[in-house]
Amino acid sequence: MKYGKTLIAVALSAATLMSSAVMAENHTVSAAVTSFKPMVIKIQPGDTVSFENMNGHITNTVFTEADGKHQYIPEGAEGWTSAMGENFTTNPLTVEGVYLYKCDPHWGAGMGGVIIVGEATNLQAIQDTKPKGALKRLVKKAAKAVAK
Ligand SMILES: [Cu+2]
Repeated sequence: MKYGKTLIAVALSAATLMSSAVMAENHTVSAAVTSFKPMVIKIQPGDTVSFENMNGHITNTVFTEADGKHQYIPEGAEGWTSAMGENFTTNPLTVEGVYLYKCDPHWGAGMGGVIIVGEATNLQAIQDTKPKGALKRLVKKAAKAVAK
């Protein structure tokens, strides 16, 4: 009986290790004129995202608004700001939730995107900030993807 339980525990921890180490994936988002494609992606915790075709573009989780800088990412997560034109790859995104980012030069044209890592833990918190304009559209896209 005890032996059986140990076996199950070993099998479970092996499966956990495999799912985090072996199955971590890299996802690609490509900049195209004034949009990111795909605009919304759903990934698993530990996965990374690479931004390609970034000539003339930036990916940035820091939103500068009238009342200061904001990041729409889960609590405890790390945001990013790429260099202009850099084909940027995120660190593994380990904290579950919604991550919003934008391209600064084209934010006026609504160039932004959404990464949903696992459960959208912070979606309501983002909606509660009553986003406006392009940010509001981004949040709507996020909510639609979460509802699917
Ligand atoms: Cu851009």
